[in-house]
Amino acid sequence: MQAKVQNVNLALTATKTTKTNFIFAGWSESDYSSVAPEPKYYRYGTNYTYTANTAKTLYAVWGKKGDVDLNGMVNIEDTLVVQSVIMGTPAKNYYRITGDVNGDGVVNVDDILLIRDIIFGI
Ligand SMILES: [Ca+2]
Ligand SMILES: [Ca+2]
Repeated sequence: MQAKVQNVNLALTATKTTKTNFIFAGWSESDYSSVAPEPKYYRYGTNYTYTANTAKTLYAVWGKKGDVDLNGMVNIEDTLVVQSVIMGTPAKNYYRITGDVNGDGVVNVDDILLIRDIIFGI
């Protein structure tokens, strides 16, 4: 938890939080699970600074490992989403984060292969 001091801007911690078998995709101003389309969304790190002098709750956005589009299922669609990230044309910015299924910092064919392994239970 981070506390904001009045009249002092607060930047999100750069610490990446972890949860076993889930991918941390960033922070949202609304409960991600109940919102469609894409809610206001922020990556962890310094690109979000909160300036208002009021309380604000940010929700952690979690994805099941391999569930790149965060729709609750790991299937062939997720491999297509990873492909879109590799091609530089992801429909949503958070795909660049959730697409890194193996957590090595890059989105590439290894992530597609890992999703395939998850689908087939290998
Ligand atoms: Ca999915
Ligand atoms: Ca990766």
